[in-house]
Amino acid sequence: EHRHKFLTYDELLDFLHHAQNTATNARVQVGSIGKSFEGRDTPYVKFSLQISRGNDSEKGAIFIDSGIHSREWISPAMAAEMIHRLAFNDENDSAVNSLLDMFTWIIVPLVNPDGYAFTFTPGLENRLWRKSRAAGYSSDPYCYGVDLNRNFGYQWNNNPFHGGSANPCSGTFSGPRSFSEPESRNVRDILLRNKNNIKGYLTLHSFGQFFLYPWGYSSDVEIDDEVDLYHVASAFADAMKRKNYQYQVGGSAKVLYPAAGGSDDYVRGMMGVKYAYTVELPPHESSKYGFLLPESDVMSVVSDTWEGIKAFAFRLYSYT
Ligand code: 0X9
Ligand code: ZN
Repeated sequence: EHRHKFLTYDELLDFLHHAQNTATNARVQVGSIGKSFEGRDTPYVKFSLQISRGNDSEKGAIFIDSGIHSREWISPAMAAEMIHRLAFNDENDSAVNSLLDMFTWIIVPLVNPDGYAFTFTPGLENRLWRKSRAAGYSSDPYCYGVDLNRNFGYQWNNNPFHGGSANPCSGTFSGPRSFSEPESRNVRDILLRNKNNIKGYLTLHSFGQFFLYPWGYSSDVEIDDEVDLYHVASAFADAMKRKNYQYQVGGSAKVLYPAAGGSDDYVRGMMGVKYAYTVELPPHESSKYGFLLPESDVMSVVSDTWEGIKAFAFRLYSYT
């Protein structure tokens, strides 16, 4: 059962089709936003109410992606949890129908399927792979991959010495130019197709327990409407506090570190979506586990985090 383990790429696709075919609580549309470098399909899931009250196309959307970084396994696991909750609502939580009433939910659970599949090959070094699996950027045949969260087209490479690298062998290689990679373009294109509806954007990462807003590319630039961004983020952090998680809320470059080319900055800076966030899921930054969150913790982390997501969505609705 998906809530008790980390799913492989194939298991995730099976789960999505299962949700599409047997959803009891919502209309679930599953498709592909395009192929990865190695030719894998990149799934997306779109939710709408079974019996639509009013016109769906006039509704705002919450757009969530996960699995940009392959080793951050809790991120696609959280996406699977959200899909499960919205599609089946087997807890009979009345809030779920409000969530579907308020927003169209668009979820891309695995932006980087090649990197993710690679992390399932034996060996700790492979398990800790971060980038895509693009080949051909280096004469060194062992240097693969682009850091997809350095490849988005807003202030791309603005800050190459802080958080990004021009070296194809680096773990934070930003690519030869913005949107050089099919995986970042796939996300960009589905974002653009839904541009007029998107009210909130979340990109799920790990680890650390941070709820971050732009800007990521520089700590010297203030963001407009920071008070609003902070308050909507706080709904998540406060709900998580009630579940005994300590989340830090703040500007990404200030609270974490500066890094240009992130998806959050693109969504805010180029698409004009005011509420764009990066979530660094558990464990906490002080944990010894880091990216290797024990599988036995998945169930509690994803179900607790769902409380934060719900609180975020309700707060966002009242602000938009
Ligand atoms: O460095 C990143 O891409 C993110 N942290 S992670 O440990 N998951 O790799 C933080 C990204 C924050 N957003 C921007 N810098 N734009
Ligand atoms: Zn990440």
